Amino acid sequence: MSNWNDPASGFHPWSASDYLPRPKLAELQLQRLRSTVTLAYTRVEHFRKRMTERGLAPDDIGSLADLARLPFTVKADLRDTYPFGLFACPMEEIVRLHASSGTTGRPIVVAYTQADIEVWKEVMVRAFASFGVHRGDIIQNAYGYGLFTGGLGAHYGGEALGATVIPISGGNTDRQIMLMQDFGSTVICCTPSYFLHLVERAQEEKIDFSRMRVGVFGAEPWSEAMRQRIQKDTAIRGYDIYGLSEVIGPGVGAECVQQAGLHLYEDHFFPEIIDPATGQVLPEGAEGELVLTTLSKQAMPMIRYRTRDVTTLVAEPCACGRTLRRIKRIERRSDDMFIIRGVNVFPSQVETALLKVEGTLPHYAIVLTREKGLDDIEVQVEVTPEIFSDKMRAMETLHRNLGHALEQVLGIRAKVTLVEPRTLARSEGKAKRVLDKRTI
Ligand code: DLL
Repeated sequence: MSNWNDPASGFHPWSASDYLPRPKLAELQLQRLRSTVTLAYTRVEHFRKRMTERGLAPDDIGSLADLARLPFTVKADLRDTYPFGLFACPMEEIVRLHASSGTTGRPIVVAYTQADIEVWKEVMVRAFASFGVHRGDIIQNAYGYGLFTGGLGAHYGGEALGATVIPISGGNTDRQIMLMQDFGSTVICCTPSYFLHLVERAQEEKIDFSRMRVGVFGAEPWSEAMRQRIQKDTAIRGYDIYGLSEVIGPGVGAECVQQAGLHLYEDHFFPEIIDPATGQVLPEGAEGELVLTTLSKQAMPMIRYRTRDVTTLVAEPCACGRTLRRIKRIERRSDDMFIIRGVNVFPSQVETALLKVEGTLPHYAIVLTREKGLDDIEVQVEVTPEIFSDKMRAMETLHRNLGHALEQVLGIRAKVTLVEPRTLARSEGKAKRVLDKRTI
């Protein structure tokens, strides 16, 4: 176990819950699950109705295994009850609202009591501590502040840890770089795609940010290949942090210094892995859709929320000594898959293939087209300036290698277009990688 007296060792007093013996954790989970189900049943019509339809009452939950008898909650349930239909508390007890815009229509709204904010702060402190962040660190928080949970979630956690937080929010890259230098930021929090953009700009200006030790990257999928690139190009260690608004925001799970999966804060969020097609719970070690039940949320308890995020639950003990189970990094969602000529393709596979090839930059776009009813996939990828300048032959080899790498990973051919450095759109928040130009 970490040395509890050394702040750099990944321990904060609140991290004690990361090391609970499993039987004690299970006891706590059951007690919290029963309170959550009772709260949802007595205060939220939607949950009461769903349970009644199945002939279930809170007393039927006598063990953790009984959770599987409860109905799922899906994003549409939040939209259908917009704005406040799933709240379990009167507005007088709710101190914060966040919302996620989604891609279509109404946003979904989530609520927090003061006690919920305290839990959120606690899990974020535990996450920062597990990345080795501590008092004295200067955290540049470039997650967006506002209705998005990233900014304020990381903010409160960083402050409660005792670190110094710069609430710069997302965007304004030149100012980010200036403050990074002038304030000597040691930690950066932002989406991995925005970090790549920052690095690129800093390199252009020949700015050295070697004081930066830790990157806290999440809110969108990123691959292990992307981490390796980041760690090779900069002095920082990049850690994965996971979360979603419906459950709390960032801080549902986070890596430790082992960088071998994200520990889930299981004392507050109960995980299940299901088969997305049938809804059946899968055994530990199987890949499937992550389903989360909140165990301590008051304002908006969430029962068996289908995240659509695809991962695997890992029960083997971690070398860091935490007893919390891990999930493998989330490289895809069950709904971001597209089908090209009958083959299932995930954007993360494209990223993995591209980053295997020397001479590319981690900026790419996937263009889906349909001509005369035939689907096609084009991958645009930036090449390094060295390759672009004079070496046409190198370009051809690169073009061929990329084609092969993609075909190997995807199982179909994709058209590859090499584009000039700095020509593909950069994102300040979550990356938009897929441009769907198909028309029906
Ligand atoms: O993205 C919360 C967050 C903020 C997490 C900052 C981490 C850091 P939403 O906007 O509700 O909340 O989006 C949640 O983003 O269901 C995943 O599909 C995706 N996602 C979040 N973290 C990761 C990650 C925030 N580390 C949705 N890896 C989730 C892969 C992630 N996908």
